[in-house]
Amino acid sequence: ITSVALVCGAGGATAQSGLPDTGSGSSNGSSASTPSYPKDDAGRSLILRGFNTASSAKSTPDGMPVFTEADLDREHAAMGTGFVRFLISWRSVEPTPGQYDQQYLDRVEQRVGWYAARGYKVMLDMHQDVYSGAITTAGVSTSNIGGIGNGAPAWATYTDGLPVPPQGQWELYYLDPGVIRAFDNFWNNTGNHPELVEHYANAWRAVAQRFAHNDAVVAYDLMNEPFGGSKQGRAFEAGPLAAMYQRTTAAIRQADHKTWVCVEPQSVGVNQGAPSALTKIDDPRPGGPRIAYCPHLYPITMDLGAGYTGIARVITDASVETWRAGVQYTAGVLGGVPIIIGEFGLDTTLPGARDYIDHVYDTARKIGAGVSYWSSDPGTWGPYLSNGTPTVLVDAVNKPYPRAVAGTPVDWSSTTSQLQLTYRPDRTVGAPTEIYLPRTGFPGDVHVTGAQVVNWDRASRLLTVQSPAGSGTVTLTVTPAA
Ligand code: IDC
Repeated sequence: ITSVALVCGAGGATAQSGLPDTGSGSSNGSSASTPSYPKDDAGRSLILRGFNTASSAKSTPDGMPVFTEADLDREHAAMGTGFVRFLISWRSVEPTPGQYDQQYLDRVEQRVGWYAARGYKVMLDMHQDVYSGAITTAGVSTSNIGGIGNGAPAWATYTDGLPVPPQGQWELYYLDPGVIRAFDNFWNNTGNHPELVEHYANAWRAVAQRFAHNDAVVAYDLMNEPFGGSKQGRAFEAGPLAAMYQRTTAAIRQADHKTWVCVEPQSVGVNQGAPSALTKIDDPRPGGPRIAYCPHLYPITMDLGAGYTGIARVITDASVETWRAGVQYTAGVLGGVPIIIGEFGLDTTLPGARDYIDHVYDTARKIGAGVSYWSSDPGTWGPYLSNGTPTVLVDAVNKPYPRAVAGTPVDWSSTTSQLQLTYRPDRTVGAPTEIYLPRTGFPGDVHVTGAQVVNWDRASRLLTVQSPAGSGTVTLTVTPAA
């Protein structure tokens, strides 16, 4: 019932935002039809596939995920991922006001190095849930790593003595008066704390100074699942949220002109399919904006544990379709920006889980969106249980896909043993198109039509190809050699 109430809350946002009914693909504006893609340094369009790593970082004293280089090797070999949404936190970046912890950033940089060594692209996600680990049911503690929330440092947590009653489900803490007040103080809805958003923007500048020249880091996700406190919907998204994004983008650009800036909508309601009222963010970088839209997808049916069968599947499909139309609409409002699904995830043991996972990746493919699955942590939501047993996720993720395209993708699709890609080559891009091909469908040599093979590396499972000179739109297919 509470979950439904959360959706209704966002329904208010829908009505206020005045967006068109986004029921069909044709009604969501012209900018929605052509996806745009983040680019790598070589100018290639990136199709990002990977995991959130990891929830465990929320509460470790050193802020690092419980995730080793061996874990990364296993993930890479089993699923061919090339992307990670790596969790960082404000409490770790700025443990005391105005002091940035360079040792913490060293540790982040070390992990980024693990990914870089394997050809991954990294998004740094300034994570928060329920504002801060300093929020406890007894009030605000000096600890930054409490059991309820995570994100903001203790010194930036002001509940003004309002209560935080215990809740059975973590999301419900968002409705506690003390938590709402902590957010109201952060956004300065109270008028008492104009300094907090300024600190937040400057903390991001400190991160950007560190990673501006790191080629593996392609994106900064400015805030995980923003929550507006007592301001919801349009009043929040077009107000303090957009203002914080604008200010933080400007701060980042003082240090970093290259990395994509990812903005999320408010999570309440929009995660479940309601339209966002987020407004355009200006990017002062020279050479055109590098803003991306990075929403999350959590249909209420899946969160309630209904699985993906019968009527729950019908309802879920409808939510995903509404969500898809809303996401494309907002990406258009933001300026026809690339889309990266920062989070989707579920208990993989639910009935129909595999079909749902396939459906989301298929939806992402059609709208040209990157995906980071929530999450790589061991357990029933992840690719591996705590004892190392793979879940259905491993096979679902391990599919052929183009990772980097030397031009603009028009359409692509794949089965276990076939990949087809149509794209408009960009002749100014010298680097080849790069395609991941799992061992299951491609045990030996490959057969390519429509392009020349540059290299087929059976160890890394990466095929690189070059399109013929002078061609317009190119369609290439890859199958196993007979
Ligand atoms: C969840 C973790 C859970 C933890 C909770 C609060 O899986 O162990 O107790 O956070 O820290 C999100 C959030 C993401 C959530 C995830 C799954 O961004 O932090 O992780 N989720 O609940 N939004 C919707 C779902």
